[in-house]
Amino acid sequence: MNGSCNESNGIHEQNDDISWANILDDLTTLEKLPEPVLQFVKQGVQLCCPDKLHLCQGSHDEQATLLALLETRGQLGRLKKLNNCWLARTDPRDVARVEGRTVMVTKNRRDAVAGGDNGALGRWMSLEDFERAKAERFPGCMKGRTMYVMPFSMGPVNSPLAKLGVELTDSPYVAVSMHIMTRVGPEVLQALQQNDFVRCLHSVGAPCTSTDPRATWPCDPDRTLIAQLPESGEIFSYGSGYGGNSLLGKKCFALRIASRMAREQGWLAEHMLILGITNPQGRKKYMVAAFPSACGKTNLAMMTPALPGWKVECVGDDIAWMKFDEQGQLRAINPEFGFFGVAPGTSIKTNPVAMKMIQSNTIFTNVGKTSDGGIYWEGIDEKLAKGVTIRSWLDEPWTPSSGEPCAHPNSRFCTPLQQCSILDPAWDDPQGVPIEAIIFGGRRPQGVPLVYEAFNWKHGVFIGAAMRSESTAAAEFKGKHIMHDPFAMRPFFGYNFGDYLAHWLSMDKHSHQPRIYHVNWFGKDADGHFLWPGFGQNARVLDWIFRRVEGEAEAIETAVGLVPAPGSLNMQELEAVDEEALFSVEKGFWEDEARKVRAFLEGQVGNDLPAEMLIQLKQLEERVAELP
Ligand code: SAT
Ligand code: MN
Repeated sequence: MNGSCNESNGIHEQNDDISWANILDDLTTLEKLPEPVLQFVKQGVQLCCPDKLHLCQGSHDEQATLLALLETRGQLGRLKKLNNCWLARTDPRDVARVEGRTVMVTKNRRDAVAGGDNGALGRWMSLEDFERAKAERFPGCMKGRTMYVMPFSMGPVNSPLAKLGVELTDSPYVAVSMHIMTRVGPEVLQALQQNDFVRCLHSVGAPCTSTDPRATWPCDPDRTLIAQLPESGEIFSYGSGYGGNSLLGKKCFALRIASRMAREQGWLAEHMLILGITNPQGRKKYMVAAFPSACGKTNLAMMTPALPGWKVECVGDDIAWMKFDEQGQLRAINPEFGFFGVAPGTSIKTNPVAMKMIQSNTIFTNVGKTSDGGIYWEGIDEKLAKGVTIRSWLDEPWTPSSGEPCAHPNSRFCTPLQQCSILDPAWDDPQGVPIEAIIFGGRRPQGVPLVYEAFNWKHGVFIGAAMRSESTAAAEFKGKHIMHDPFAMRPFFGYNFGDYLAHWLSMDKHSHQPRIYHVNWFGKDADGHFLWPGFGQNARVLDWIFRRVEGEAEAIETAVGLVPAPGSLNMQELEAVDEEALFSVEKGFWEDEARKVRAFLEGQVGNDLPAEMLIQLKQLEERVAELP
């Protein structure tokens, strides 16, 4: 054969032609591919040398076949108690995003990372170093495996706000997950005839010659590399099969590559949920909210309001693509097609909508399993039938006294959007939904009020820039410490954060500018108890924001922003909460906070920081200095 990857030729003496008949069962598949996609597939095959090629067309049958294949190989187990639900257990070294191995590859470092040589907000790799790293990893990496070709759309196909991608992956687990998380199907192939696409190449990376029968989750943790090349619209991911490392439509494309596209094209790609909220009078507003990973975006996006007469509907739980339209109205789409939500802590009490939607067609990863074929995790709050036992995510017998968690703290459910019972009627609207409020937030045990409103857009941008939050299990960090996480985008910026701030500031000119808020559901008292009940009770905060946007609710000025005037937050029928503690703006705390924000902005953004941010910081420091 003249294929490039046969042993005798070796991978370095590649011929241009591929012997398609050797790797493809149905040659008519090739005719379905638009020429640029075919070229991309060809390059991928020549580089990675898969044994087989499979074009994914997004059908139900195809998904069923892939799931059955994964079951046969022991890579997925069926959860008999649920309907078409599956459990994957990963290699314990491959359980979260690896920020330390995620890089932006650009010609100039400054285009990717702010703050000059000291800047640590993002990681940069030169094109030369990347070429070397690629050559050390990808050649021949798919030998013995099948390469799946996944053409996908982020956003409703043909929406002016949507973008296309093609992922080549050697992981059938990634293929079935991408089926859920993105739009895949003939209409995507059709759209690819006329439109460019982001080129995504993914390999789990481990040599598949492994004879270890336990190697059901191949990966190469020591050499993992997730590289984004925004200048050419390419993503290369090697060595991990998990979540944002491998489902390349999500963080790599929809945030890192897209945020850079958005800057060039005048829109925003943000780490935000999108929800619609209707008041008892039937008036509806849409809001977006940016919280770091694993801080409750999914719970807020699907909230069951504790306030009578209110209704929340979900557009998305993780990513928003937004653009001001010609009327000066910010409009948002959810580029995704599924939920990849954190499992632990999800229960009938905390998120009944999610608990219902994950009873079918869901892929669980690294949760515990009950002996009757159900799921289990910390905080699931479910009684087990008599005699039922549990195995942990590590497939070991588990009881509450085991001392180890039953589910990995970053274990996930992957579920189609359309299974959400409160999916918003406009979830698929190609024009997007009109956004009236932008909410920032994080996990702040101390010092940060329940809610405050920005004085104006510029101050709102500053609030986003100054965000800090306790670290979570979504990335590799150990222990809980408060990290700077501006706009909840720290791991996801696709370009220089100083330019990102300038881009946000440049949006201060539209007729229907959304108002900007900061919330903190996670304040604790001296004994470590939460000050606020959270979950459905957060509707009280959304109600206040709703009425503020309508110009109704009263607010009072504090050093950090506008907080609810006494009596303006609906506290009816809420068990006693310590309102004073919830809204205290304490001088010592905020002096320290402002100091940390200054050190961060000066140290990490430096000369790239827009002057307006220093003005806002100075004003905050002055207001704090005046506190008693
Ligand atoms: O990046 S993941 O998709 O694994 C989850 C997250 O960090 O939000
Ligand atoms: Mn996220």
